[in-house]
Formats: sequence, C-alpha cells, structure tokens
Amino acid sequence: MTRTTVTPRPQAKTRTERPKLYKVILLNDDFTPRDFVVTVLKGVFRMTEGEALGVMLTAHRRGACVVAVYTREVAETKAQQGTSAGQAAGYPLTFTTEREE
Ligand code: TYC
Repeated sequence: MTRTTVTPRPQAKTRTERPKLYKVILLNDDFTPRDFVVTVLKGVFRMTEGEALGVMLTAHRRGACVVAVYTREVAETKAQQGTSAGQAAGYPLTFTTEREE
C-alpha cells in the first residue's frame, strides 16, 4: 500500500483591508429648481421620490446634505454625473465628495 504524507503548510493569514469610504454631498444654490434636484437624485442615486425630497429639502435649508456613502471611484463618478446633469441644463447644481472619518 502506498501512503502519502501530506505536510500542512503554515496557513498564511489573509488580511482584508476595509475600503475607505467617501460621502457624496449635495450643495444648495439659489438657481436650480427643486424638482430638477429631486429628478437628479432619483436618477443618479436611485432614490425614491420621498428620499429625494428629504435630501433636497435638507440641502435647501441647511446649505448641504450628505446624499450617500460609497467607495471612492463610485462616489466621484456619481458626484460628477449629478453635477454634469445640472450643467447640461444650465444650472449650477453641485455635488462634492469628502472622505469619511
Ligand atoms: N435652493 C433651490 C431653490 O430654491 C433648490 C435647491 C435645493 C437647489 C437643494 C440645490 O442642493 C439644492 N430653487
């Protein structure tokens, strides 16, 4: 009978890094119509009407509102898409990103 000896290797510990997260922030302005902001929030950030209304009103009243948190690439892409949608319609609508603490 052939016997095979299997020598276990010391198991290398894999360490999974937590990806850094970035907030997308909606800035208020005096020119973009409220319903346009709501439409962009629904389209780019997949929000319901109610969620979009809440975020828009918070930005309107307080000057800014955190829209969502993503990994860096996704946050920057969505902020760009939202800002571009405003520009394409002639509005100064602005989304920024900020690293989460
Ligand atoms: N302040 C704008 C108005 O009164 C509406 C608005 C809300 C614009 C939120 C931008 O992030 C914003 N028409």
